[in-house]
Amino acid sequence: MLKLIGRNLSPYSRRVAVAMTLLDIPHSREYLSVTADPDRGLELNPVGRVPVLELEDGERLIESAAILDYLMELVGPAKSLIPPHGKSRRDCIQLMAIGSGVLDKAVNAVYEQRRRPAEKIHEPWRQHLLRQAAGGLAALDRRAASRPDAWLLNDQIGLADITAAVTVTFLRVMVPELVTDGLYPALYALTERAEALPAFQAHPLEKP
Ligand SMILES: N[C@@H](CCC(=O)N[C@@H](CS)C(=O)NCC(=O)O)C(=O)O
Repeated sequence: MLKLIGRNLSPYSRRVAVAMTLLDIPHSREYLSVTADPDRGLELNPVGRVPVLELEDGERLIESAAILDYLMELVGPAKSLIPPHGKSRRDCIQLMAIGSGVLDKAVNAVYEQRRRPAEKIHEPWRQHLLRQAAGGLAALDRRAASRPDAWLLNDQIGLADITAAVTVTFLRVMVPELVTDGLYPALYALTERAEALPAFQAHPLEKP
């Protein structure tokens, strides 16, 4: 059986977990925190991060986008959560890149604040990271606003929506200053619809 390694507080891991559940892909789970156990992280992934997907023969895949690419190939074009070609495929990949870019910036802003001694936190750098994350959130909100009551690409939830929703939910817990009330209404509405689905509810965030 496939094994997904990484806890749900990792939004990159959570987006893979939600996609696997949505697609009914049987898998087991190891809720690893690489902060708590960096040695295990390095044992599984040369760069010590989650998620990691372990295949049945022991091969390990790293990088959530690469893992999702593998899973979409596994389920085939009829069930895939990414359009097969053309503009809608490009749009999907670009929207996912915006979502994961927001996460990269926001996670770095969290590390700037939490991993450094207080006197070494460089607030201008943290603000720069937050501005970049906000730029991505605004772009996702514009896209969501252009398609009210629908998903970002078509009538079916897909990887772009999953990425956007796990991003907002992660930020609400870890960087609430980025997602204050009323700032991105269309994106929040999309997140609410996604988080109400059983595939999302099956993977709630752990406490930080
Ligand atoms: N681009 C990677 C990012 C993965 C990532 O940064 N994961 C975090 C958890 S949210 C991690 O393992 N951080 C530990 C570290 O970088 O030291 C992906 O999409 O899989």
